Amino acid sequence: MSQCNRKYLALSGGVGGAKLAVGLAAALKPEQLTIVANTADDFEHLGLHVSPDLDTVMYALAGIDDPSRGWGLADETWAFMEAVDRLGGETWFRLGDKDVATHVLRSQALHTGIRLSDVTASLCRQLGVAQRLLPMSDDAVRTRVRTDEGVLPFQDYFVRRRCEPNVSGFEFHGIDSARPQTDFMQMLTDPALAGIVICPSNPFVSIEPILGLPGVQTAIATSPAPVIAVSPIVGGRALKGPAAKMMAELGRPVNALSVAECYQALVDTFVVDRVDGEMCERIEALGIRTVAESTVMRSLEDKVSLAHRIIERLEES
Ligand code: FO1
Repeated sequence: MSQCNRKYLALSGGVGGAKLAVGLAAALKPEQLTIVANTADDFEHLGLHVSPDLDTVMYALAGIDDPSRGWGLADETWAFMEAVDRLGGETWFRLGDKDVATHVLRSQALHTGIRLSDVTASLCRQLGVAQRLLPMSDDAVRTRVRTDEGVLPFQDYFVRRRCEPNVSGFEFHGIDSARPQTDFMQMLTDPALAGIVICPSNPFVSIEPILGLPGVQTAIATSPAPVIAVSPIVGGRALKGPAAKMMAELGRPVNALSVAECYQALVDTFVVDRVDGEMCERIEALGIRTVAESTVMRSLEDKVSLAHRIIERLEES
């Protein structure tokens, strides 16, 4: 298979996933890359359907994301939130004035029966995103977090309660009857598929909902494409978000080995950061080829060089 028509599939959620998606987009031609985003963080808020992980990737690929917040749009204003506040509406989940347009138009499309995949494709087209961005499913899957304050809808736990409650487990409502997105599943049998990349996202609430969809793990395991995963835990901590805190509260050692154990049955190669190089041997003992790379992505150059290293490692598989 010639270099240029090799296709790659990235499974993504949150900020880490969006960063690597940007790197892969720079390293590959648009038609070579499909990103599947977690949608179990989606929720109805102020009557709007919000799809955070789809929007984080879409905005990042469009180059209009706000890099410091890690969600929403750069140069955002908040007049809508101020007006909602004045009228006594909920303001714990902040919707910027430009960001609201995405949620309004997505909600309008969904209300007319248009699939989430299709409204995502049209939003991407409008924003000049050339890569294919797919929701993991067009059916509703919703994460709820089991905590010492009860079972909380994901955004209540993540935003309203700032990830403070102690986590004991997760529920993915709707996952047993949800169908993986059709093009996603088709890609897994595509002979041109040269690699599946599990991005450095939260293994519990970003990647697990995707892998937990009926048929996905089997399709990945039987796909001829090699699978590579990048650890979101570096030096015993998560670079962003609650993955490390969740891991500790679930009684798991907070390290790359615990992440590798989450993906053990699926991955051919596991990527740890150079600071965790001494962990390679312990992860290799799981039967997973383990390599150490520079995985902390601050600059575009970091994202692109990690993407190139991942593509090279996939070619070695
Ligand atoms: N995260 C926050 O911590 N506070 C917010 O007010 C917030 C608003 C928000 C609006 C749109 C959107 O797409 C994402 C938003 N996020 C916010 C991030 C969101 O909770 C996370 O991106 C995911 O759900 C976790 O990956």
